[in-house]
Amino acid sequence: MKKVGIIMGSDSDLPVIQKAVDTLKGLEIPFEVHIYSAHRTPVEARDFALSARDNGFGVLIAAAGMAAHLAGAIAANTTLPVIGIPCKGPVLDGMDALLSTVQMPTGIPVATVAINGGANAALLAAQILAVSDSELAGKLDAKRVIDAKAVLAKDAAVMEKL
Ligand code: RP5
Repeated sequence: MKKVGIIMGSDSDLPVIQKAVDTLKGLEIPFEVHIYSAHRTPVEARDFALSARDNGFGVLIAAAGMAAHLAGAIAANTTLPVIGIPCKGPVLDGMDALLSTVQMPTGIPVATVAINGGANAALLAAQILAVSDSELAGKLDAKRVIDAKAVLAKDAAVMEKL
């Protein structure tokens, strides 16, 4: 199976990335995690993106906060699908990162998930890989059923309680 590459702009983004990691582990999808910054280590970020396809990656996730250019900078240097996670920063509630990540110019797409949406980034990465992997598609279908059952159990519990 192709790997998922996860890049974060700073170790302060780790709580968001942890949700992605947990989700990928649950689906038994191989991944690598790196800290590369579009601003602080632009050469390493570029080199990672340029070599990602040859290094066995099928999809990349890039998480950054504030002036969040990481996902766009990664996408500029690969035609692998890139999923951007805008991370909530100390000011502006993550709107800064959301707009910096989502407002890409035509030609260089970034599939942007919700602010701090680590789990959905991993699920979207899994769904991309599952296009050509029926076993993984089956795991995603099964997860949907389990997740729906959990909601219905909460429905029953709230009816019982109230
Ligand atoms: C961004 O700046 C990082 O992705 C992080 O979300 C934010 C703050 O980074 P630190 O100052 O915590 O390293 O580049």
